[in-house]
Amino acid sequence: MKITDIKVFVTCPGRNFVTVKVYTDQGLTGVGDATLNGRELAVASYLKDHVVPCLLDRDPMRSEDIWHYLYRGAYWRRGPVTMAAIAAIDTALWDLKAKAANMPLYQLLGGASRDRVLCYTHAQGREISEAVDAVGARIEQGYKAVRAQVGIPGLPDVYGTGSSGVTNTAADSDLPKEEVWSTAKYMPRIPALFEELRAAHGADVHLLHDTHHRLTPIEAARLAKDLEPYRLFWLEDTVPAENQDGFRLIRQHSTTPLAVGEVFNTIWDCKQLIEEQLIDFIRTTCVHAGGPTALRRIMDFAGVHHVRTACHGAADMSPICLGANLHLDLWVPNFGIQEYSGYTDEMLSVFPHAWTFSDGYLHPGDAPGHGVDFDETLADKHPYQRAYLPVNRLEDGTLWHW
Ligand code: GCO
Ligand code: MG
Repeated sequence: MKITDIKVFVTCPGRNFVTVKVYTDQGLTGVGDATLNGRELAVASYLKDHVVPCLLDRDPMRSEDIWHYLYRGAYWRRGPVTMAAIAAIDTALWDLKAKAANMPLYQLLGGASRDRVLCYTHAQGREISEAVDAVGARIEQGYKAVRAQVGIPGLPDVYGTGSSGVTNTAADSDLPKEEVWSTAKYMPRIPALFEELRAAHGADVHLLHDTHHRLTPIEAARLAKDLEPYRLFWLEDTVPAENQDGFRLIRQHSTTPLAVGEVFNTIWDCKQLIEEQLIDFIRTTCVHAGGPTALRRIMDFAGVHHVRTACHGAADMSPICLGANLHLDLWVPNFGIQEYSGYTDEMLSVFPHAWTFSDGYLHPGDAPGHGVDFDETLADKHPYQRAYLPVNRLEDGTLWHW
């Protein structure tokens, strides 16, 4: 079998997605997600201008060789753009391989280790009462695990705390929104939120929270300790993790489980965090961590260190990434949880999919491949719209983490 063409599509059915489609001389095709929120065109160009010419006429079954050709052969290794491009090609080749074997992808990985995939979704509100109601609505929809975020008094809108629904849609302005942050105002708010959530919804529902990298290690240790009475499923992205040592301080002070890794793109971003068991869940996902070839290696490395998987699955990864994640989730022995913040019908119309949701669990389906397709005609109706994630400043104007 030979690769005869590779097309790169940028479409915006409510938010931007980058999709790769690989065509072969035997009529089989495979699709991969190359979406990098706010830098989509960089990945599209990396693929179109630099990767595609090198892959034509190659054997698509040699996905391992192609992965190393794109990683080692690029010389300039790692990074979000490079690894999203490699991920998209890799995901498409695994899709193709599974279709050629007439199997769902999870069977090629080693078969199902469970019957269904526990997932969590988002709920938020500007006021604690709104967030409590939003979590209740998610529980009504059958979710067993919910991430709760809330607005901070004295601060204008904080990312991810507006009204519930699909987050990460294309921004209405085409330049990054500037947000304001105060850790001092944030810190007392979150224990108050989870006290209300536990009082309203009891102990059984898994509750999660995401700090989006905004704390220092000692602040994160304080928050994790303050949240212990509410037994969170996890506290996510407390501090930027370039300095993996920082998590040692948090670990020393609290038993609140820690999750990190949605922005990681190779094992090197999390090797110390995993082997020193400084975290409990690794959030690397297909589209940003190099595709199934690389992600299953990170997952297995985590597995020997008591770390469980928790693939990132916000709406800024396309349904192709979610679909591929679900096959890894069904197979991986040390599975933790899958994020599923949901998509609009408009988004899903461009990406016909085999996965199903029922009673708080997902299943990838048994269609050959990863079970997600791409409707080029519909995609063409939604041209790219430049959009960015916000930037974050402290009240004194300091450009801060997020
Ligand atoms: C998550 C993420 C989202 C991010 C988004 C950034 O855990 O789902 O942190 O909340 O904002 O994925 O592109
Ligand atoms: Mg997150």
